[in-house]
Parts: sequence; structure tokens; C-alpha cells
Amino acid sequence: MTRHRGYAELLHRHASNPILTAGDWPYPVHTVFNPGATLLPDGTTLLLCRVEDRRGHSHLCAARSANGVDGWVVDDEPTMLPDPVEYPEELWGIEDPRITFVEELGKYAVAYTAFSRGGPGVALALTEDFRSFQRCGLVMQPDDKDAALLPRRIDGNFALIHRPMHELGTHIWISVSPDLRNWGGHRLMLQARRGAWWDANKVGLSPPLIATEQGWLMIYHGVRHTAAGALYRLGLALFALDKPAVCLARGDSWMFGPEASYECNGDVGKVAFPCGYTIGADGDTIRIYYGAADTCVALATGSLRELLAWLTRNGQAC
Ligand code: BMA
Repeated sequence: MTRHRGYAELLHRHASNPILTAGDWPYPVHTVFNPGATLLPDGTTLLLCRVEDRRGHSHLCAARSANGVDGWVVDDEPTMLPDPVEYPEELWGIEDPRITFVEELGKYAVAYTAFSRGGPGVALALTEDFRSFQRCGLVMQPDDKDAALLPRRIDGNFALIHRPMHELGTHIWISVSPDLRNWGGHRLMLQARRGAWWDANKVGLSPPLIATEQGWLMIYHGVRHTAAGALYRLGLALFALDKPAVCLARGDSWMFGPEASYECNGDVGKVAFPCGYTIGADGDTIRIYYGAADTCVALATGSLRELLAWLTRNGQAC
């Protein structure tokens, strides 16, 4: 394991970062960032990227690659456009997709932020092929974002992780539904800390939870507000497999933060914001796809075993 300023370096930036930029797009776009990710059955890596135009509105566009690093084939036109006529919550765009394959449905569930006149809320859509999408509509009202579905039911219900905003603190919640449309059983899952902590006041889920033998591994972002602006960094927490609202461990420090020039310079500097990952055939290598500075897409690679071991060393029961 390499070290940086004495700290273990868990995620390794790919040498060809950023791996996707607006210049790779076949039509005019301003920025490309915060992609959801999945491996298709033939091994192709699919990224569903957030694409922002010069109005400031976002839509989603798919990029596919055989090796997950280069040779990306980007859809010729937007893959999923906001549909504010049928879905008024999408008036100002759709953002930050997180993809979960739900075996029971034989479909991918895409949880995304719908930017409505009332603020950002959580919407859900289902797809089999990332070409046509069946919308479930707004499932969490504003202000709420950073959502992803779990891949299977827990105690008979689907479970959605999301992040409602509140002046008392912006924490991560989990809610359940029998049908993906009616949601309840809301429970606080991970609280923002207070005071000087790197993850004080505002946390949010980053990519969807990762199933491991030890529990659901969560990569979450903590937002630190400084005089120079916000700093988006990543930490780890672990939750019980059969009771995902129960936190088993939480890391004290962040384990990845913006440092490279493409993470520090862009529309919103000092942001590393992953919405997706893929796991290699060895069951251990994790590729994390993240938006850098709200401008481009970058890739960092790590080992699930090392992430879990770090959490054991640097975490505490929560
Ligand atoms: C969050 C989200 C992300 C964005 C980040 C940094 O609140 O809106 O889409 O990448 O802020 O600007």
C-alpha cells in the first residue's frame, strides 16, 4: 500500500485521468461529471454521466467502454432528457444518477436528483438497456438527493438510501417501500458530525452501497465549509447486511479527497464526487468513477479488502 503524507493511500488515481471530458462528447456540452456506473452482462462498463449544458441544466448520457478506462463510445444524443411536461419535478434538469441492478425485476434502478421549482428531490427510473426508461416519478420530496436503491429487498421491502436536508443537520436516511412508489419506515442511517470534523453538518451517500461479507460498505461524502468554499471528501462506514439502518463501524478520517489539478480546478473546485463503481472479476478490485470539480469524469482504483481493513483500524463502533 502506498502512503501519502504518512497516510495510507486507499484509492489510486488512474494515470489517464480525467478519463472523460466535455471534449469527448459528440454534441455540444459544457461539463460531464458525477456518473453512475455498472457492468453490463457482456462485461462492458457503462457510465451514465451527468451532462450540463450552457443553460446550467443537466441531463444523463451513457458512455460505454470494453475495458472501463478508454475507448468510450458516447451516445450520439442525450440518453435521458428531463421530461418536465409529464414530470414537473424535472423542470431544471436531472442530475447525479446512481445505478443498482435489481435481480428480482431483471432491471436496473436509476435513482437521480430531479431539480424542481421546489428544490432538488429524489426520482427513480427503471431500465433494462439504458436506452428506454420507465419513470417511477418523484419518490422523495425536496430538499433531498444522493439516493440509491439496495439491490434486494430487506424484510420484504425495497430500501432506498437518501439525504434530506435540514437546518439541524444534513444526514443520511434509509426508507422502505413494497412497490418502489410508496415509501415509509424512514430511519436515520448516518449522522453528520458536529464541530471541527471533516464530515460535520453535511454528509451524503456517494455511490450505492457495496455488499461485502462483513456488511454493506458505504462510501460517503462529507462536506466541510471553509472560508474558501466547500471541500468534498470521502469516508467509509459499514452497516449490518440484514438491518442496513444499523451502523457497525465508521471511519474517523476521510480516506480520499481532492488533490489532483483536475479535482481542484473546474466549475466547482475541490470536489471529488463518485456516484458509481464496478467490482472486478476477482471480487476485490473496486473501480470508483467520480466527478472531478463538477467538470469531468475521473477513475480511482482500490481493494475492498483494504478498505474494510482500514475501517477496522481507523474506525469505531457507531
Ligand atoms: C452536491 C451535488 C453534486 C455536486 C456537488 C459539488 O450538492 O449537487 O452534484 O457535484 O454538490 O458541487
